[in-house]
Amino acid sequence: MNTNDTSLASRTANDFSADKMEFAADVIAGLSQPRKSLSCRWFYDARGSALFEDITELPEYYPTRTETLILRAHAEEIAARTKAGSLLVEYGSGSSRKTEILLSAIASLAAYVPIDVSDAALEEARVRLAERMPDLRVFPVVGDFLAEIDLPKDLARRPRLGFFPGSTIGNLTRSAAADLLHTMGLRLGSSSRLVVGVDLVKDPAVLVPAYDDAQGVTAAFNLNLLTRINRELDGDFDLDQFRHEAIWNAGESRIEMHLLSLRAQRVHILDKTFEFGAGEHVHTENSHKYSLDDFTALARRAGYRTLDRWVDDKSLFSVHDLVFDPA
Ligand code: AVJ
Repeated sequence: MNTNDTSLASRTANDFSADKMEFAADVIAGLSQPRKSLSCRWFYDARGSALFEDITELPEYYPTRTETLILRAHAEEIAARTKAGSLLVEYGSGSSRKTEILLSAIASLAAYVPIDVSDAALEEARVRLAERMPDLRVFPVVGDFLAEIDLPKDLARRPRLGFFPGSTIGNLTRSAAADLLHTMGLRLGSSSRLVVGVDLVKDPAVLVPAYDDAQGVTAAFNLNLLTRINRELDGDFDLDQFRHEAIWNAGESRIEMHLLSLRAQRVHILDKTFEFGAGEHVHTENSHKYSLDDFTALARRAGYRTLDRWVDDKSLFSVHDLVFDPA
């Protein structure tokens, strides 16, 4: 029996154009502000997802390999706290590679629900998991973190284990992160668990190269956003006239990625014209970095108790095992 159900096949053409409308509205709004910005959620078209996978293998990009080590070291503890017959719900699942550590450690999962904005990444992960774990039921959901999860009756009431790895939570400001975690808790249900990967504050000499690597993969990832706008929104960005930048904003405790306009220029997107000054920045991503206690306090504010938290031996990255227990 093929138990790898998919909800992707049932998406209609209308869903895609709604998504494109949202992309268009978001890009136009972001570029119309006095301080231009673009949302990092649009990085992940097929090429962007593939470039992100390349980033995870760069020598400078420590988060993915470090989190993988932490998860391997503590998978048994995570599994031991997981109720039999649980659903594993993953937010921003991408390639689902790290998830295989949990999927193999937790013997009695009812199903796996990967949620991601990239349908290409979800489909690739679904195919790989169907081969490697043929008995696992997989229900991919295309959408952002708060997308509706539509499940068969026998699964809808299962206990849920949320998994939010990769320090994707770092894309949000602190208050937005607390709000999102709280909403996730309400969706997952009281006394649900959430395992979250969180990148830690460290020397900017380590942080900055992780977002500005020698091979230029992160630069290509950032600039691909302009390529996507050119293709999907009929834009005419000249990619040679923008440069990738990664800066450490100490006050906000975050890495910021920007695209720098190298000269005064005019860009057309759909029926609109945008002016860029020489040296003007377009802010494309925030990646907030936490201390352990900082994040534990944030999780508490969002309604979670910390059952456990783990770091690697160099304290580069952390994984937090939380339970939703709002007052
Ligand atoms: C996927 C959001 C966790 O912030 O480290 C990697 C994205 N951007 N290099 C991160 C990213 C540039 C990544 N997250």
